Amino acid sequence: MSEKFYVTTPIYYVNDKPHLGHAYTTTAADVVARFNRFLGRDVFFLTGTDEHGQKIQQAAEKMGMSPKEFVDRLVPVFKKLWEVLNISYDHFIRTTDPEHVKAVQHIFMKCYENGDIYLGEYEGWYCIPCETYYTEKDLIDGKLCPACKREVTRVKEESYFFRLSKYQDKLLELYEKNPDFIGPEFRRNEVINFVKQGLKDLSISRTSFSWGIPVPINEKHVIYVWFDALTNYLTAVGYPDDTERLNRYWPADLHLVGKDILRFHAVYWPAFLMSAGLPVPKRVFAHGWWTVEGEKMSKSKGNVVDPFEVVEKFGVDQVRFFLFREVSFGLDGDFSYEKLVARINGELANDLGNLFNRTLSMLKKYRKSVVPEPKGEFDELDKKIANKALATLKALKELIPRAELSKALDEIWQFVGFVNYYIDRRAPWSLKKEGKDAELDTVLYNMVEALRFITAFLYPYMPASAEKMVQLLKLDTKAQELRAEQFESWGGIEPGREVEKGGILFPRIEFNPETGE
Ligand code: ME8
Repeated sequence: MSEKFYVTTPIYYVNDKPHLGHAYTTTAADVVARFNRFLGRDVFFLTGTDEHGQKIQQAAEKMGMSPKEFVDRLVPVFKKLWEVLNISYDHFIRTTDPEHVKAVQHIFMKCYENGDIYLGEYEGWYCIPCETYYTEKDLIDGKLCPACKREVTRVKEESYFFRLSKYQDKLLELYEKNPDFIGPEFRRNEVINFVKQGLKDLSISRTSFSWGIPVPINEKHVIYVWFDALTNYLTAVGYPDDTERLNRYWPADLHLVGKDILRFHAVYWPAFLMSAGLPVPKRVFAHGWWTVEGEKMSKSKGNVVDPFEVVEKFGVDQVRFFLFREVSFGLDGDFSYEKLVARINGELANDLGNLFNRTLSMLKKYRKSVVPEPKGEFDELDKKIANKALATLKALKELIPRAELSKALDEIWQFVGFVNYYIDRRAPWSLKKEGKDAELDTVLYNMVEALRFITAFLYPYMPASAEKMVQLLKLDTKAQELRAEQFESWGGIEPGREVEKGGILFPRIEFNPETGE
């Protein structure tokens, strides 16, 4: 049986429509999933929605709806966005799914039976938008949430607590023994420092509202929305009953999250799992935030970028490419239409689009669009292009499964740049003039073969464009069926086959930042 790879996105709150920030994490997971399928792995790619909790209950009340009615109206908007963005998820989980309710109650009882859950009273502060507990000293000016800077609420109620304090040393040991558990590296250090400062037990149930999963032994309580939400990663792979499926896919290979929710995934989640006697995930990677003019994109600030609109205007692959090219994955970045257009025109239309176009044009002009046999000796540059292609693939195998998505894209772009350089240096037009026919065959062959590699490299990032590339090269396959084993050596494209005569992959965009048109 092939190796498995289980990758997840956060499950998003359905209190509002998704924005570009949500699209970011999900697209990242899609890149990872597609690349792993390309490697021949049995991929399970999970996304979904987080539907319980006080925030959703309040949003529903405002609309005069029941929470379930309210979320049922928003879920299709998320699904539509994933369709528009070409997201190849394998399963969409909703925390209101009956099997999830069962899984959450089950893991709660496991932790309870292991002595890690006790009844007490919570008195402190709570941020409803972040669904997070805070102590007095965490707050800004004694009243604002340190994360979203909105006003927090005073809570005093009976609550079940999880003995998080007991897991402090075990967590530190986990980070120590598994340096890859948290990425990027600087975030790992932040988490270690946080845990070293001491962990307090965590309130994991609420009694002052009802929209949640009941505590099985005390129906007055609903389970804390984060305890509920994190369990989705287990539910989706069969927990607790389908042990065969669970053993196959669990632990997850990669949880992709934004930096805002790293603590939940890298501290609380492994502690819950340890308590329930389950293995912890292999890696949690936190990316940064997209800001607009320096401010985090958020609905309440009214500065969100609507992903439907950007995709409609600029094209899906243009947006997918931009997200990982403009900002190093892991760091924060500022969104603007000017930057997006600059990437599209400078890199997609020029570097890449032109490369395809000039290669196909030369092939048409010199060899009637038939791939020639590489008859001439390979010179230094010919050897280099072949070696670089193979080295790029090797680098991608290292980087993409670890979520180093911008570094990987940078490797790909260096290869694109090298192929353009190769063409300029090998100058097929001069070989033609000088009548060096065998050498011209070799160079033209290497050019098309390089495009075949580029198609595979870019497929995870730009699946629809890769499909067009496959068609231009007439590869007799679908982009999604390309497999790494077809790229183990240079020379995979067979001489004698015909390719298209040309084609525009990425049209240049005229954009006036003043008018936004
Ligand atoms: O936190 N830039 O859901 P959520 C980049 N339900 N990414 C952003 C972003 C931005 N400006 N804004 C949001 C929740 N994100 C919980 C998760 S998981 C068990 C439960 C992305 O709807 C980023 O991935 O608030 C962030 O972590 C996530 O959306 C938060 O989504």
